[in-house]
Amino acid sequence: MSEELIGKLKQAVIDGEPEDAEIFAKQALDQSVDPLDCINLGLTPGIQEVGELFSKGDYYLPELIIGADAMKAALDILEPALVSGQEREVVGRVVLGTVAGDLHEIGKTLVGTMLTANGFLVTDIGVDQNSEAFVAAIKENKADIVGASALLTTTMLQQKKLIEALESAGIRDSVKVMIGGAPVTDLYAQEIGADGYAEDAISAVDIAYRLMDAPV
Ligand code: B1M
Repeated sequence: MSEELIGKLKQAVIDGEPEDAEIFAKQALDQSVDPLDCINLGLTPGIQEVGELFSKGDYYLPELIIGADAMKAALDILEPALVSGQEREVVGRVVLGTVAGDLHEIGKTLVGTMLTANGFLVTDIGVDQNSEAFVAAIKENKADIVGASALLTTTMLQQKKLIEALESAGIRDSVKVMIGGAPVTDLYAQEIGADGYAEDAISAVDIAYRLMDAPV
C-alpha cells in the first residue's frame, strides 16, 4: 500500500497535479507511511523526472512550474509531520536562503525543515536573496551557520560572493558557511572556502551538527 501511494505521489508531480498530490499526501499520513519516504522515494524522483523531460525538450516551463506546484502541495502536508513533537534544546541558529537570481525554493525549504526537525532554529530568508540580505539576517539572528542554496550553474557564483561579503562585513570568523544545490559539489565548496557542503537535506543535518561540533 505504501509503495502504491509513493508511486502515485511521484506520478502526480510528473503530471503536474497539485490537487492529487495533496490528496495522496494526506492518504499517506493517514496510513502512517513515513513522510520522508514519500519525499525521497516519491516526490523527489518525480520532480527529477520533470527536470529530465524539460532538459530533453519534452516539457516546457509551464510543466516545470506545475510539477513544482504539485510537489509543494504535497510538501505542505508532509513537512509538518516531519517536525511535529520535536521538543528539544536548540542545537544552533541557522540563516537559510537561495542566492540572488535564483528562484528555486523546494530543496532549500526541505533543508530548513530537516534542520528544524533536528533541533536547529532556522530563519528562512527565502529565494533570490543577495549577499547583503544574508549578512543582515546573520547579524539580526546571531546565526551560527549560514546556508546558501543554488540550483543554477550561473547562480552558484553567488555562493562565492556571499563568502566574500561575510569577509568584508568582518563576520566570516563568527559564522560557518554551508552550501548546497544540484550543481554544487564538495570540490566547489572547498574551492570557494565554504565550511561544508551537503548533497541532500538529510546530510545537511549531519553537516550542520559537525559545524556546531555537536554530537549527531
Ligand atoms: Co528550474 N532548472 N529553472 N525551475 N528546475 C533546474 C535546476 C534545471 C537543472 C532543469 C533542467 O534543465 N534539467 C535547470 C538548471 C540548469 C543549470 O543551471 N545547469 C533549470 C533551469 C534552466 C531553470 C530556468 C532557467 C528555466 C527557464 O526559465 N528557461 C528557470 C530559472 C529561474 C530562476 O531561478 N531564475 C527555472 C525555473 C524553475 C521553476 C521556477 C519553474 C521551478 C522551481 C519552482 C520552485 O522552487 N518554487 C523549477 C524546477 C522545479 C526545477 C527542477 C525540475 C527541480 C528543482 C527541485 O525543486 N528539485 C530542476 C531539475 C532538477 O533539479 N533535477 C530545475 C527538488 C529538490 C528537493 O531538490 O532543489 O536539488 P534540490 O535540493 C536538494 C539538494 O540539491 C540539496 O538538498 C535538497 C533536498 O534533498 N540542497 C541543499 C539544496 N539546497 C541546499 C542547501 C544546502 C544543503 C543542501 O545547504 C545550505
